[in-house]
Amino acid sequence: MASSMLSLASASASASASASLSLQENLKGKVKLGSVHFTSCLPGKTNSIIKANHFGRISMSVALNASRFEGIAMAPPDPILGVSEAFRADTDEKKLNLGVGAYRTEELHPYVLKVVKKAEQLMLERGENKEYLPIEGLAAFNKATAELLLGADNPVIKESRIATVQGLSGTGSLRLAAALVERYFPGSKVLLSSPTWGNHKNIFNDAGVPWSEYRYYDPKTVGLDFEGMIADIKAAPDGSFILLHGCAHNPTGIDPTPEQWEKIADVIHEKNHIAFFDVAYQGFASGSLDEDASSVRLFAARGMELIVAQSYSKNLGLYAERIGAINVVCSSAEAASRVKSQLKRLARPMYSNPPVHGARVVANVVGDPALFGEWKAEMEMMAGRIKNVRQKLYDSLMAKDKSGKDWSFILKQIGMFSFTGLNKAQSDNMTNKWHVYMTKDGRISLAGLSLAKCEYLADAIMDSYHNVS
Ligand code: KET
Repeated sequence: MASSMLSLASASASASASASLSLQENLKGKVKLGSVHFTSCLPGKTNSIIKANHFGRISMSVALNASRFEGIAMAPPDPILGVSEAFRADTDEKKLNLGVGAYRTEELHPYVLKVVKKAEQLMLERGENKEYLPIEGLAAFNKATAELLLGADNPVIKESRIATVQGLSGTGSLRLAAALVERYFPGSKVLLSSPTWGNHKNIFNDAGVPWSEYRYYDPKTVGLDFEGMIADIKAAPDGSFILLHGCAHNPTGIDPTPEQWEKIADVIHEKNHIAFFDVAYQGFASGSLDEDASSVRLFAARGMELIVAQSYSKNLGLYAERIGAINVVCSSAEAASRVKSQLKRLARPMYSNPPVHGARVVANVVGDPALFGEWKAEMEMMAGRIKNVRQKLYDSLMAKDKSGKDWSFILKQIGMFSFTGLNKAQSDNMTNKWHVYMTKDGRISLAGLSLAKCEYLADAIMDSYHNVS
């Protein structure tokens, strides 16, 4: 197949270059063009090759009766990013995009952090080159990202027990770690929370890593099913990987308490499992980078080996720069350096080496005390705005809804999202009737909501909740 497609490409190129070719010759199965000898790309379909002579120049086009790609079915739209596509197509002025977790200003515009613009200005002035990065990424970034995660004084860093490789944001980092699991722990299972970020399942499916779920969300209490979670982690085969959201669990917005984290660490340790953290919202849950890394640090302080994927999409607003990292905390420096060498080996044929721009932004912001301070202030501002709309949405619902329904779960959830409890039909009503775009699991991104739109959203939620079953 590959070689026949290649011959088609050469045929087109050579045909336009060769003005002496006759139509008769071209209709034969085998055609000689200049010095290039090739076979028709569609065996038995030679009549589909048509040559036309326009204004003395010869061009060749291929009319296909049946596509060689006929067997490829249409893929469904992505449950999260597909929502943004549908939103763009809606012309109603009341429309609201609460689908993707992306921070917007009160005016609902995308936001580039001021500190990012400053770092970019510095980078422009320095006029740095665009040579390939090493496979593991920018050294200054890798240092900064590990320190941000664990704290610069962490013994794990001091003892060089961490393998850090720059990744293609959170998703690419998770995918690289999944490839490591598949290669070096064949047959090992990853346990995912139920529910979890939709793309987790795709990532492990594509990497060929088997997964199952542990109980997490309890619809009755609209809270954490802690007993169920612990029981399922205990029941998993020894040496499984337990995927945990470092903070601001997506989609539920429900995190374990510090005491519960301790118990989770106990069970993971007992069962010889490996904790696999996804940290996509550091700083966005509480507004504090340190506080939001406390779950990971608790595990590291116990001397446990860990995998941690990081993303700078949300906390630095670098969504499109694709900057993140994969960290593997090991029990020895030797193990860490071997793991790192294998991560590089996996990365090289996948994407060779990562992009530099976002890595430089992060390294400049985290590495400069003044910029770092400015970043923290901006992050607090973003987290604060989300808390304000959370409160206003709750107030609006409580003021409007006389049914006695308790909406206080909205205030208990943290991070960018609220898990409304609306089912698929109710979520469809939100979109079809109210032009409120959200994921079908009932998740809304509060980062895409403004104070001015809270009343409207409350009306939409109440109508969907009470009038659609
Ligand atoms: N982990 C989690 C938990 C997560 O919510 C996201 C993104 C990522 C990783 C990956 O982000 P990246 O941009 O690759 O660094 N979540 C939002 C966007 C998306 O679905 O891609 C979202 O849930 O809306």
